Amino acid sequence: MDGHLATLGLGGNIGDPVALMARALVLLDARADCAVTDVSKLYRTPPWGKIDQAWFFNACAAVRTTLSPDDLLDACLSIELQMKRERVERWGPRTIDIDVLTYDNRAQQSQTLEIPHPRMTERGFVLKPLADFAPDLAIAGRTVADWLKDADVTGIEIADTCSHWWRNISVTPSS
Ligand code: PH2
Ligand code: MG
Ligand code: MG
Repeated sequence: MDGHLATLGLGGNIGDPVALMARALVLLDARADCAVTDVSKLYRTPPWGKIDQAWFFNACAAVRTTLSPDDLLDACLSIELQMKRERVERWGPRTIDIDVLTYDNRAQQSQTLEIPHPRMTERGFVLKPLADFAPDLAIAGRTVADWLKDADVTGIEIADTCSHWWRNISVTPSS
């Protein structure tokens, strides 16, 4: 597929976030207008921002897509809704969160979507997985690998070294 290259951050810390993240990637990949081209290893990460909550699972993915940035965000949000995402408070516990991190090398600041994701360069739980497949991707003038050198990655653990972890979990695109 022609189109644009976007990167996504996925995470969750309630219920079975790994199954939901896997299903989200399967659902995105099943769309005619999106192809998942890379997925990071799966990580266990200490909660960032609001620390009195359970550890998260986090991963990143690259998607080739013909959707606009806003339509890609809508696709991600509708998958979150389909999974009955529950979000109690900002930065608080959630079943699944899918963030659009980058879209080509576009910069956009609208009410609905800011790309690159405004906090991605300070978040180890985003940079570490992203560096698995996109260490040379430039974000605000520095590469992901460079940002990662300065990021706090304390406590971050690899939960699954295989980048196919999301295909190995049995989920069906139809549900
Ligand atoms: N998401 C947040 C807030 N804090 N911490 C970790 N470790 N992983 C996340 O995905 C995360 C977070 C808000 O989106
Ligand atoms: Mg988020
Ligand atoms: Mg989000």
